[in-house]
Formats: sequence, C-alpha cells, structure tokens
Amino acid sequence: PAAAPARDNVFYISTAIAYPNGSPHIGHAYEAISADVLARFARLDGKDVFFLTGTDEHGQKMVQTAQNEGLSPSALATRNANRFKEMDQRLNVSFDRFIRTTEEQHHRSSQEIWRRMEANGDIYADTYSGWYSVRDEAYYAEDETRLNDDGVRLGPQGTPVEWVEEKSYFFRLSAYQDKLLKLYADHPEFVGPDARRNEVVSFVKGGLRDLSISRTTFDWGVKVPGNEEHVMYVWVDALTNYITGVGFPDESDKNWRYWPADVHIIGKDIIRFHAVYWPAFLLSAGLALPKRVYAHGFLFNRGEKMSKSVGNVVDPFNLADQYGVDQMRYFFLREVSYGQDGNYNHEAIVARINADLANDLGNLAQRSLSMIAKQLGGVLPEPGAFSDNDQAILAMADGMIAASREAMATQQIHHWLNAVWAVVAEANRYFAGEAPWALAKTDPVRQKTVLYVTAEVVRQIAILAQPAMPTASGLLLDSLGIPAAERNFAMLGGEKRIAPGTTLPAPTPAFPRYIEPAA
Ligand code: ME8
Repeated sequence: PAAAPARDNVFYISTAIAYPNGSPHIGHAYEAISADVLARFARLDGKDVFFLTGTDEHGQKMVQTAQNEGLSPSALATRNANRFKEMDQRLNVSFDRFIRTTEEQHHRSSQEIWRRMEANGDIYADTYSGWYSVRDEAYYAEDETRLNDDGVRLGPQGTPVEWVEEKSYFFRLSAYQDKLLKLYADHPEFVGPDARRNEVVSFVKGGLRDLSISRTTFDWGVKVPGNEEHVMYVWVDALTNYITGVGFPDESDKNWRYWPADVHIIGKDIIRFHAVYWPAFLLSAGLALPKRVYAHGFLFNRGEKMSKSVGNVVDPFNLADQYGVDQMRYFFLREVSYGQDGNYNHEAIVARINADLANDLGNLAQRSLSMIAKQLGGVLPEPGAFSDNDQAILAMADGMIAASREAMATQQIHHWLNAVWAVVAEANRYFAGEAPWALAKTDPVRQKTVLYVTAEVVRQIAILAQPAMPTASGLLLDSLGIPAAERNFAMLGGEKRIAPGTTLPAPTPAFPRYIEPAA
C-alpha cells in the first residue's frame, strides 16, 4: 500500500470561534494574538502550520441580540464577523482560514458528524426540562445554579438561567464517562494547564448526564438530519468547526491531513465543552481526538471584569492605535502568565514599552548599529579572537532557541519571552562593560569584535522575537542586513553566524518610546 502522507511535521492550531453578537473585545484580541504567536513560532521553526479562527454564528444568543437590534440573525452575524476578521488583520493575526459556521460546508460537516454519532447508537429523542443560560449557551443541573439577592437564578458563571422544556435529541454522554477518564489518565497532556485538567477530571468523576443536543423553539441553526423541526444545539455545530476548517466532511480534502489538531486554544470558561463534550462526540463518530486543549485565563481592566455597565470594555482597535500593534502584542504576552488571569492598565503598558522595548532592546540595537554606521562606514566588521566575555554572551544567545522551544511546546509563552529578555539584559551588561565607544582609538580590533558580537546577539534576539512582534523584529533584521530566507529558527543556536563584511542600511529605530500625548 502507498505510504500515508507524512504528518510528523504538521501543526494544527485553532482559537475558539467567537460569538459575533457584538464587536470583538480585548479578550478576543488576546486569544487571537496568543494563538498567532504559537502559530508563527511553529512556522519559523519549520513546521507545516494550519491556523484556524472564525465566528460561531448560530444559537439563541444570536437570535435574541438580533431581535433587540431589529436585524436578522444573519445580518447581525455578517456585520460582526467582518469586524472580527478586521481585528485579526489589524493585529497581524496570521490565520490560514477564517471559518463562519453559517457556511454551507459547515452545515454538511455538522450533519455528517451527527449521522455518525447516530449510527453509533448515541442519539435518542426525548424531552429536555431544565435550566439553560443563553449567555453561556449552556445547560446546567439544578445544583449548579443559585438564587441571587434579587431572586434571579444564576448559573455557575454568574449568568442568568431560564427554565426550558422542549422536545429534544440527546447524546448519550453518560456512556463516555469511563472512556474520558481513561483519556485524561493515559494522556495527562490532553488538558492544560494542570489546574484545568483537575477541574475537568473532577467534573467527569462526578457523573455525566446525557446532553440535550437539539432545540425546537427557534430555527437559527444547523438542521438535524432527518428531522427539520430540530436545529442542533449550538455547541454541537460550534465544536465541529475544528474539523470543517480542515475539510470535513470531505476526507480527501488537501487539508484533512492536519487533523487531529495539535492544540485548541480557548478561554477557561469553555473548558467543559472542549475537554468533555468534544472528545465524546469524536469518539462516538470514530474520529481522531485533538492532542491538547489549552485554556488561557481572563483579562481584567485594572482588576475589574469588563462589562458594558461598568463602561470599561476596551476596543482592541483603539489599543492598537494608541500603543502600536507589536507593542500591544508584546505587552499581553509578556505581562500575563499564559494560562493565568491577567491585568492591564495604561501605566503597565507604557512601562513595558519604554523599559523592555525602547530602552533595553531598542537602545542596544540602535547604539551598536549607529556605531557601525558612523565609525565603521556601515560595514559589519570582521571580529578578532573572542574573549571569555564574548564567548559567554554568544553561548547565552545560542541557548535561547532550546529554552524557547521547550517553553512553547507547552504554551508557556511568557517563559519564552522571559528567556529572550534575559539575553537582552545580559547583552546590555556586556555592551556597557566592554564600552566599545571608548575602543575606537585605543583598540580598534577589540571594538570591531565587540560590535560584531553584539550584532550577532541582536540578530538572534530579533529572529526569535518575530512571533511576538513581526513588524518591529523585521525592521531590526532589515537594519542587520539579514535576508528574508535567513530569518527562520534554523539560523539560530550557533551553527550560523551573522556574515562579516556586509554593508548595512542606515539603521531605522524599531522600538520608539511611548510619549504621553499633550493633555
Ligand atoms: O465562548 N479574557 O464565544 P465568546 C480572555 N462561541 N478571554 C476571553 C474573555 C476575557 N475577558 N472573554 C472571552 C464562545 N474570552 C463560543 C466558543 S468554540 C467552539 C465556541 C474568550 O465570543 C473566551 O474564553 O464568548 C473564548 O475562548 C473566546 O474569547 C470567545 O468567546
């Protein structure tokens, strides 16, 4: 038989698909940026990457919001889906496909997974009566709800629930309890971070009830095959986007080789859907399971939850305009430990821009490159023999890629950036200690060596910083005269060095300081 196409080099990553019931907010931007960094890192590391994002357009929340705005659900979805796509473009999010669940292919895909679950004996008709949160698009058991002081019943995430009673199809989730527990035990990496896995395991150990998977009181959704009175419960079709995105139900599609996903990036509030329901659906349909589900934390504005009534919903377009796209990307990735909740405010953003970027990396690059421009005619010098100090800083720079790979293999984005900025800090100490500006007259060979070593260290930093700051890192690499084909991670680690003798362009500052606008 013909060998199956090699897949050891592929990397499939997705974000959650957002509800387009409103404009994107900073939580959506954060998720897109963080997944983008993982995708770009894998690409630069030589992987064949597929990066999926998009919008989740069905469900009762969309119906209700559309009614309130006097629009059809489809008009509301289109308006806001475009906004989400524009946000991704504005933030330099390098998705390979932007999926909308209203696409015809996605309807066929959802109907096919349904048929397979049905053929496996896992779907039956009954009546659902119980609590439903439209905001979460989730069913909750009575003991997961509580009454607040005003007598309003709330679900576990603090959103109001309503009583629902209607004819519905059910998925035999209860039959998957043992299989899921075995999955978590055999593949402890299936859910990350660890705290989330523990939460999932204890939820499943607590017992699984069958899941209502269709609705009959509205018709905005994917029709249930064989019974047009029902539309699928929005999470059934939403989760299915991850296989539609790579070609399902056409398993001869060129992109189907990307399945199963390497990692689904989601927020912590939707872990149950991804780590319990989704693998159960796939097991039932006889499809391969994703390798990992990773939940990031929530972002808070000055410690407060974003809400329209508090008036602190931050528009990601405004942040990008105010601080710059690369600066905003760097801030969130460095400041927030990925997997944990995080805080942001103006002072913290400005501090990072001015300290980490403008002072530490920007000045180092600008001072060394202008010295080459002014004192060495803009030609990258040939180094003399390396001193112990030179060798120490080069070894540290060479070690960055291994540390970065290790961090990124488990989505520890902040550890990767810490590793890179530890070298930035050390390179500044090296540069200050060697004082190349004073060497022009006393020891020109030594000056050349120090400037060469600094340029080589900055080259490795800039290559490695590209996933976080594609534009600014690119400017820095331009100033170092690095050709496009030599900006990938195979050029790191010490086997390749920057080429002496290259004439460099006049250096352009890549990391401007943030200056407060006049009041
Ligand atoms: O949940 N901070 O859509 P959604 C960080 N359609 N992340 C946040 C956040 C915040 N303040 N608020 C939301 C849905 N998110 C479903 C997903 S996937 C098959 C279907 C994250 O628009 C949230 O955790 O409510 C989720 O991962 C994503 O934004 C979309 O949220």
